[in-house]
Amino acid sequence: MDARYKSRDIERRSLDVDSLKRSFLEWLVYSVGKDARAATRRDWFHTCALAVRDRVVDRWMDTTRTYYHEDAKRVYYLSLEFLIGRLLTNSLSNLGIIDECRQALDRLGLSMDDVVDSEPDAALGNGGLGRLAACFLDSMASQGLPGYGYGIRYEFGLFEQRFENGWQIEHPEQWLQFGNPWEFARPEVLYPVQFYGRVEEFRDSVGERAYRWVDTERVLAMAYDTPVVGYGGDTINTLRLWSARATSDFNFGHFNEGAYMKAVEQKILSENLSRVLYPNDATEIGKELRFKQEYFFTSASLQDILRRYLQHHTTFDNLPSKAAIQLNDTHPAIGIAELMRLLVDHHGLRWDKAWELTQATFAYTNHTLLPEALEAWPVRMVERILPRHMQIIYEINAKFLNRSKARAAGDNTRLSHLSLIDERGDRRVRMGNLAFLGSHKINGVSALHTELMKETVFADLHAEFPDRINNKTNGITPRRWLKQANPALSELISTRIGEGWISDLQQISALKEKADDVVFREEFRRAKRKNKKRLAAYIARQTGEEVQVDSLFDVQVKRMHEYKRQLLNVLHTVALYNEMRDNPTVSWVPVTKIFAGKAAPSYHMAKLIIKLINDVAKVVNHDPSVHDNLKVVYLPNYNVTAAEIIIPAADLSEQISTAGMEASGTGNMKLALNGALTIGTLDGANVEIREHVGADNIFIFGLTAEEVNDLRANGGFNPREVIASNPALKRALDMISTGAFSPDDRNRYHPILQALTDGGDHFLVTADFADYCRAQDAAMQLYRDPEEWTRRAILNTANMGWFSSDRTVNEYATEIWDVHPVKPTHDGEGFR
Ligand code: 475
Repeated sequence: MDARYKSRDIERRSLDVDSLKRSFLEWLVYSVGKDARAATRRDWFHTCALAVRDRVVDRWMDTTRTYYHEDAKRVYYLSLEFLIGRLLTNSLSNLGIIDECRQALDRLGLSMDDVVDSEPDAALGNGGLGRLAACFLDSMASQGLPGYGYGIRYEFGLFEQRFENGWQIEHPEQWLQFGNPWEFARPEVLYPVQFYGRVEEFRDSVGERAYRWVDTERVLAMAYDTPVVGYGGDTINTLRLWSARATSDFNFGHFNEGAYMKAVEQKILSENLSRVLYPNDATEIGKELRFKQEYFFTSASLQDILRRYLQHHTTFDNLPSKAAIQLNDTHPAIGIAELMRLLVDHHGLRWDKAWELTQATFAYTNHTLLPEALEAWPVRMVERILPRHMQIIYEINAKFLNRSKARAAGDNTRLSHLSLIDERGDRRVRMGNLAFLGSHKINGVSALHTELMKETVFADLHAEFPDRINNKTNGITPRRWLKQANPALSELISTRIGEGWISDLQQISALKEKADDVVFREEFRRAKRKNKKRLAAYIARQTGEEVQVDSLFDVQVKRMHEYKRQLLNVLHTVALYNEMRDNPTVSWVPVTKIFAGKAAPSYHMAKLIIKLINDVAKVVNHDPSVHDNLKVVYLPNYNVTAAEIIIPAADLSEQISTAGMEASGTGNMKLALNGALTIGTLDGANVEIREHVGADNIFIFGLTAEEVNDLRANGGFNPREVIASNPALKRALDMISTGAFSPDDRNRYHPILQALTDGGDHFLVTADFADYCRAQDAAMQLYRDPEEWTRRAILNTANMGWFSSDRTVNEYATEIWDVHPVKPTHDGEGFR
């Protein structure tokens, strides 16, 4: 090797300030093609990202090569969504070179914050499910687990939310517009994915019945790889996202000129497959393109997984001991039929053997019990788009129903619940049942949610397979959600207890004793105040509203959904506004109500609630009679980047879903870890958060899941009576219904009033209102006592260690995947 190349190679991997600075200049000129005087902030971001990427690539190859040489068991996390956000600070932080990078930029006269802020936020997901996948990637890499993410490289991520007149307006999110410096295109990693066509039956070489899927339309899946930097930079895993490419397999002989142009148009259209992320969170849209997206990425991923497996093996016997495939919800559940097809039709396995391998390889995570979110594709559509898969699903179903206990007992109702086909109305394939049957383990995402799974959607399947359902309570990565998002608090923690908490969050419990240390409390408050100032500046920039840094920052940030009950919060806001106006001489605790979150574009009720919050904000924020004691802000375009600013600044965390409806929640964990006190119902992981932080350090209110269930079952709830008996609630609703907040359109909010009264108040907003106000009062009273508030805030941070996604991923690794950490061997020599 030429010595000059070798020294450049070493330079490219060096982590000191001078080498970084030299790399920046080199990348700027030779790759971005600008000189320092002409470079924009975005140019500097690309420069910086490319230089950082250099420091990752060798270790990435080392990691991949080690997995290969050791033929390590890999886990494949199949997810239609990866909500990763920005990667620059994440990569620098996990490599341990934030300060070096800051200094190198500084020497070039650049502000690191400006460079960081020039990175687009990769929003390839809607909310909880997608962000969980991103946290899991970080945790797998940080613990040296051989984990791969597989998904879609959407050209357009989740829409950008803007407000016009207080209404949500969606704009396309063009995150790839200026290129993506983190990804590596792999034009040679290309798999065909088929659609439509028909199935031919034939006799194989030994005279057995066999099937061929023919006359299909083909699309190619092309890979893009993004390195996933583990904490410490030792393990670098891979996120492989698929992009649709047209095939070039024309049969020119068949075309006259017109047919040719039509065929080319068809080819171009096939690339729409990976164009856009569906903006629905916890609701099924039932669109054909969505189903095709699901099959597209699942099929490509499975082909890739089998290819990798076959590098070391000549039979499929060891597939389950070399590959674990986790289905992130049912979106990739068609993979069960696809793996059967690949094994049986392409590789000639016997059905029973293929089924045994399939079940032993797949596991499935359920993320919601909402009936409107459970995927059920019309049989007619599946038959048309994937005819061979439909046959396979029928076959799985027939074999299963024939053997089930229900059949033996002649119980037809139970049989109909167990079936993969919902026979009511137009016939549909129940993807949840398919995922359940084709997996060896099924898990829920909090203790409560897992129990409810057993009692509701999967009750009959659970009775049939009582060992399959298990719980894996969600977690969050402490790297992004404490170390990176909250440098003020992280540094304080590290000076007191060392840095061990970053990779072993349980160590943060050492802070417990500091809750009684008056000096530490003062410092903890100072960190919070710094974060609140940062948020106040952000609010001013985004909304023009000035908020008091010393007010109680009461934060509800999450997707807009009726079950999450932002409406309950805004009703309390109106009631508080009225109280403040009625009692102007009382010394009120100043409160800033902070909302953020997107509504699905077609979810009219959710969008109307956004408008209501903005309308309330307009009135409250300009009413001099509340003396700035109450401010309401709705921050636009909530995403990972906004969350990183908002969450560290929160005092109070709103987790107020109707009990039994939020599967887990993960924002609840992020806020508590950053020292916010929770006001919440006993729903999802709130139940476990209470167990960990202690009942004295959380404000619990409202009906329990069991009470909600009983109330609905007995039909024993009349919202009109509840409203009539609560003057504060009645007054708030009257104001809304008579146009106090919408003088320009007094009827605007009738749909909301309607839902709360004649509609039966399905989400029990009125039923929980009084107890919610009681809990809010308790929080405001406590806030008057900064020492006691801070003590409890510290205890929240100190007791959240268990909610690290490292713990969650380890539970998956030992109890479901049977995968183990692999230490990459770095030979650290020359080019490879
Ligand atoms: C739960 N998304 C949270 C989080 O487990 C939970 C569904 C269909 C189509 C598109 N998106 C979805 C979800 O169901 C979802 O995000 N569920 C959420 O998963 C992680 O913490 O409670 O609502």
